[in-house]
Amino acid sequence: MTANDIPRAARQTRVTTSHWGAFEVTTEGDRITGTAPFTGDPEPSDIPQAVPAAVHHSSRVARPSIRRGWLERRDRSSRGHDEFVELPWDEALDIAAAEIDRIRKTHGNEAIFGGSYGWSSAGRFHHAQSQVHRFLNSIGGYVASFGSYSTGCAQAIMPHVFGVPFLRYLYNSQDSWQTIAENTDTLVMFGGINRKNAQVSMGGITRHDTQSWFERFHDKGMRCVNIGPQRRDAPEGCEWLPVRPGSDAALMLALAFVLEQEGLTDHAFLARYSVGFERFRPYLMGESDGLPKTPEWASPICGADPETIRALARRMASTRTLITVAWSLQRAEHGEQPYWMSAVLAAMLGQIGLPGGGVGYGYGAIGGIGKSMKSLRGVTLDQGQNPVGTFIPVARIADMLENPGVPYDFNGRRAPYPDIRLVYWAGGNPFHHHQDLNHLHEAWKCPETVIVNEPWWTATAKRADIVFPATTSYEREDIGRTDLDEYLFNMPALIPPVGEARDDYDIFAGLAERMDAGARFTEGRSSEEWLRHLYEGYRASGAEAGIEVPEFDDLRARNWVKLPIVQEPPLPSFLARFRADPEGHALNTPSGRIEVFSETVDSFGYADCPGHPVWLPPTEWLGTASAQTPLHLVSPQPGDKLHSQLEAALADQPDARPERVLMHPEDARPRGIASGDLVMLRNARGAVRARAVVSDDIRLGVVALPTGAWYGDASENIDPHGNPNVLTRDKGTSSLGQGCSAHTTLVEVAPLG
Ligand SMILES: Nc1nc2c(c(=O)[nH]1)N[C@H]1C(S)=C(S)[C@@H](COP(=O)(O)OP(=O)(O)OC[C@H]3O[C@@H](n4cnc5c(=O)[nH]c(N)nc54)[C@H](O)[C@@H]3O)O[C@H]1N2
Ligand SMILES: Nc1nc2c(c(=O)[nH]1)N[C@H]1C(S)=C(S)[C@@H](COP(=O)(O)OP(=O)(O)OC[C@H]3O[C@@H](n4cnc5c(=O)[nH]c(N)nc54)[C@H](O)[C@@H]3O)O[C@H]1N2
Ligand SMILES: [Mo]
Repeated sequence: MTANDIPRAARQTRVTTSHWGAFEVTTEGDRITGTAPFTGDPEPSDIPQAVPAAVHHSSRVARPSIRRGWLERRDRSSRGHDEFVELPWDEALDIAAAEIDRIRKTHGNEAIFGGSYGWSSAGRFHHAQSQVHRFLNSIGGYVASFGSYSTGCAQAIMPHVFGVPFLRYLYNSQDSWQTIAENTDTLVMFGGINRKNAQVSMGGITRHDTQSWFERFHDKGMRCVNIGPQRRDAPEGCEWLPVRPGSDAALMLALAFVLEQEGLTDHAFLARYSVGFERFRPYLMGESDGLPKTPEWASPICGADPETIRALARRMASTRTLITVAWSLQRAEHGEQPYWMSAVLAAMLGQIGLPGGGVGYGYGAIGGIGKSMKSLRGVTLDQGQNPVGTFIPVARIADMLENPGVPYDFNGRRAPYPDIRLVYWAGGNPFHHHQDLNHLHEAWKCPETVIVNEPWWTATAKRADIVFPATTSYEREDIGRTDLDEYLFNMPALIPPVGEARDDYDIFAGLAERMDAGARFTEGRSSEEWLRHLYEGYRASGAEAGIEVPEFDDLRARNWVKLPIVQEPPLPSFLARFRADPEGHALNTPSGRIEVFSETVDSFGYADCPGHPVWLPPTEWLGTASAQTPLHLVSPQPGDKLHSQLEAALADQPDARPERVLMHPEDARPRGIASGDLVMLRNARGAVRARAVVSDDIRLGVVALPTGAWYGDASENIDPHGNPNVLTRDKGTSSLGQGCSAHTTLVEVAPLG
């Protein structure tokens, strides 16, 4: 008997995995009744505690639902304000398939947007994005999206600098925690290294251990400096240099200036391993623009004292220094600049490729960065070929919907936005994640039809025309594994589907069948046959690598196994190989070296992203603060959950909503605000309610409101939940990256009586 065959009435406990790691789930009959930490996890996350209440929450979508205004009159303007009609599955699938067919036959597949960004759930087969993309490919293709909200800007700029796809740099090419612990003397963390963020990783992270690494760093006397607006962005025991958001490029330039002025630049390194320093130097020293980038120049911009900047630069030059950069820095206007400049600063220090030296990106942003693992071929559903070549940078969704045919720039290419008539979203929540939501609410009225697969009535589901209820990962069997984790899971179907929910696979199979693409989509396999098929491919790649992976039924019986794939000792980074042999391991840049100046970027002719890193003041930052909007809003990831997931249950907890906003005592006092008070954050784009937490853990002039709350209704003058994206700015980072620039936002905060 396998775990899946045990009679359901009994109380039982099994392990599953999720983006926030493995945990035990207790079920009684058809209900999830409790969760507990996984025994192998030294620092388990609290996030799963909300799972039982969320899975059985009244906000689950019970049955296929179609919006009345769309059903009766194809009305678009009432999207988000309308009621829904529940229909039987067959009828709803017939209507959706006929509509998709109509759009593709009338306007072509170029009129279907299937970018469908979002994290959905862990589990390799029932991965909503893979499923929606495979389905749309099976019926002729769709307009896709490039990059992520996480790192979209870095994904565009960093290949010009280091010549590798940014995600490859992140995943298997950086120094491991162990290498850092053994070699680094000074850890300079722009945006910190955040334990709360390392709780999660795409597809799962089983052993949470960031805290224990920092304990080792502190024990050996490593100096760890957190540079950014919030003290708590780094663990206890780190120094804090509070700086203004959006100013990091200026601070990095000043550090570089000190190196150059004091003869601390490693010119031998620059000459052998980089190109273009001579084109950058005149700007750094002020010869080209009359503005030497001295600490005195940077100090009023970033808020750090000139002597502190000088002392830090000297320390960085005289000790083994690793610069780390949080992803948040590039989620801002001109986010390309601190990213590129961090690489130039590290190159000037000459430590790139030395163990524990150079520059790293996203340590702590997600758990698993900094692990050194043997990589096996994944358990990955083939998405098929997309005959439509059109894509947009992921965060340009509202611009695309509103501006069909209008050309825009992206990374050296100029192309018109496609004319989208149908949007299909599965596994993401744009009405949580996108910027300037009141504006997105308007742009969302442009397409003729919006179809969403969702387990819950999120703000996005409420703004769809057709909503298909999707199962959660607790209601279907799957395989859990990722490149950054040594654990492999059978994720059992713990309970039957809630309401009439169906797996995304079955929803798409039903649509594909109605559109004569059934065989292409399913290849004749049931879900279980797919699981076995994908798993066999994985086992075979294990065997090739000499790693024994249990048989499918054996894994089912065991629930999880730990694979011997951790690299010990850790592998050297790709930059270490480049340093050892710069010709044999030349970088994939035009010069084969690190590009301090990029002819390619320069040739694009973008004023907002020239050929070498520069300081460009953002449109909204403390340097442009006004009486109406005097405070800088940062909107980090929430510590108590993953994005907007499980929000249904979390929002029910006493005093949980509105979301909490952190502000400095000297910003709170003159406004008559005390901890616990209800406040309103507002700017020209909107207003949200929040609850104040007053603390000197945040820099004066900055407020922090995490993401993750659901979004209310654009017709309400003030969003009741506290979603910061009501306030954030929806502009690309630059013509080059076109990433999301959420952190470039000014607001005012006022008490709410
Ligand atoms: N202001 C501001 N905004 C930001 C950010 C920021 O820093 N500041 N960060 C950005 C970043 S980096 C990200 S990654 C995004 C995150 O934004 P999203 O990834 O969109 O957020 P999630 O809440 O994870 O959305 C996943 C959705 O999928 C649904 N789901 C879960 N499992 C399934 C399934 O099996 N099938 C289907 N059909 N649906 C499922 C969930 O219920 C949820 O609604 O937010 C971005 N927005
Ligand atoms: N618990 C939890 N963990 C998560 C997620 C989640 O939803 N919940 N989401 C995951 C995802 S999708 C992603 S992409 C990563 C994101 O990882 P990051 O982008 O690294 O994380 P954030 O929390 O957005 O930002 C980290 C900190 O950067 C600081 N910051 C903001 N602007 C600036 C600036 O201009 N300069 C400097 N120096 N600092 C600045 C803020 O104080 C903020 O707290 O997190 C992942 N981890
Ligand atoms: Mo992200």
